[in-house]
Amino acid sequence: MFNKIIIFTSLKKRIIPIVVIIAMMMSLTPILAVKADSNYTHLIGNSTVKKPSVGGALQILNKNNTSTLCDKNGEPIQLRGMSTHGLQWFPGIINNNAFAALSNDWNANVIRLAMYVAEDGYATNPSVEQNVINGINYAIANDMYVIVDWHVLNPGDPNASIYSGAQNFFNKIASLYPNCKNIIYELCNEPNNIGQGVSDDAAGWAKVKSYATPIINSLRNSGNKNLVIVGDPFWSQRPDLAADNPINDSNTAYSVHFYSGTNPVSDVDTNRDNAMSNVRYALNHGVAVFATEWGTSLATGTTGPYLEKADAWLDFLNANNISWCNFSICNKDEKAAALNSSASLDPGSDHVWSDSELTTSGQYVRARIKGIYYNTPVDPTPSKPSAPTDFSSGFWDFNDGTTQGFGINADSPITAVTVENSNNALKLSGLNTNGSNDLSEGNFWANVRLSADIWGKSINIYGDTKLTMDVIAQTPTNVSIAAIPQSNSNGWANPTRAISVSTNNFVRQADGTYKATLTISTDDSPNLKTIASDSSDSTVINMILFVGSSSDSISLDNIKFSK
Ligand code: IDC
Repeated sequence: MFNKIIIFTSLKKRIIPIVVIIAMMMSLTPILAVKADSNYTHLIGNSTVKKPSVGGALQILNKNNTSTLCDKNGEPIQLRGMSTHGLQWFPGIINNNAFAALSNDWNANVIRLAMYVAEDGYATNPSVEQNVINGINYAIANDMYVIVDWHVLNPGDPNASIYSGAQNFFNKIASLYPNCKNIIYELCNEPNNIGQGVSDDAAGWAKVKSYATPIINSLRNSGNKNLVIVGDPFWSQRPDLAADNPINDSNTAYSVHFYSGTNPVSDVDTNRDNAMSNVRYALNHGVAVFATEWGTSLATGTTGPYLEKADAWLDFLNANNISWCNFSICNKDEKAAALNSSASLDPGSDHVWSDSELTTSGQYVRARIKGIYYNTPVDPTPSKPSAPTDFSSGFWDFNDGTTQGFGINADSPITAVTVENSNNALKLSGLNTNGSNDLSEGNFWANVRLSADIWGKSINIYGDTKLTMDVIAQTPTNVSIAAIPQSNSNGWANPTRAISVSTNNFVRQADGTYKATLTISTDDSPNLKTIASDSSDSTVINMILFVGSSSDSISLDNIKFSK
């Protein structure tokens, strides 16, 4: 009750949608088996997330009886990236460093520019249009697709007089960027039934369609072929209505919006009160769907994040090649925001927001855009109020082409081993020839000692119970490793033993190399145990590894902590 009062007073304009959504969701019975990310098969990897320089002009094609987004070659392409918050409130996000960070560090291939029209947006402050134009230029310069979002929200009917500038606005952008392959036009963020609104039914959709059709015709008549996305009733949760009465244009998709704490997943296509069910219906009835906005919070932007529910949604979207933008890349003090309220919208010339500048949601979404592993956050136990709630994702994946801080430790008895990044893994060579080949449990001290002192990143491992890493070799071999993760206040405890993988643990990879997984437990590494159970300092900032190998050269990869 208390929460609702806060929501009522702070978000007056959204009272009705919030109540409607909450009431609607309470009336549903979401039966969702929540699984860890490893149980989903479509969260890791990003091979179809192609940049515009590769994907070119976007087109919707029929693939396996489903309308899906394709690149210039007719191959499926998925766009993944971030939406800005309202540009009238957060214009600072329009800077080259931010776009470079999203494109390179996050591997995003799309950004959505949310240009509110009401709420002090374009209708009364037309200068926000310049933010959109600057944003388009930064997106092009950083090889991303860019969604130009006419952010219809309140009132909910895109035909309302406050939105009358839409036609001129889209014509202007299209004439500034004729057929620019990067640009996507989103004609109305979220039609809904507030103020002068549209109803949650076929008649409501008919109003949206009659708004969008002349704009699309005007774009096409002027020769523009860009992808267009049209929002649909009930805050863009009804693409099924669009599928029943689609716009006559081959390059138009319909949006779905969801907030993982509010919108449960569904495995049927018949439940009109469920956004995912409506997506299934739309796909089954021949139209393409694009999730131009989704959040890890409740639909209010507050509370959460609900990451396991987000996993279930993203697994569905990825499996169906549905593109998505997370709301939002901003530092507003709300759970949906990706940046901490103290972080700058400009990440600086290194083009990286550090983990400590990202919220839990931001760290999670970055991992999901990149398609890398994300460690599920640990719930603080009530008896330990100081336990960390903000879990940093991250581990040594070497995907940035560097050694991520690893080198020969100053105290190493062997210094001639070469440490370098090769094929996005940590390659060690000269091991056997330099005597780093003691494979016994106890005499790991004789082997080369590595550390990651200059990494500069940190990993919160609270509650984790093991450290795993991939060992890669040209032929099956024997490798022994002992580890000491270090935190600021838990600097050292001798390893109990080194752990080995031997020839029969190696499995042949597609590229002809062999791989084994080496697992170190809290019993093998007492410092791992100490840090993972220290609620006041569970943040790993360095790692010592003692590596022995009977092969001269091996690579390590995906050095990570887990439960
Ligand atoms: C919300 C912002 C919030 C802001 C509000 C203003 O999170 O800070 O005060 O807009 O209207 C949407 C809308 C999007 C909302 C978002 C979260 O497209 O504008 O942003 N949301 O409430 N639809 C569902 C959720």
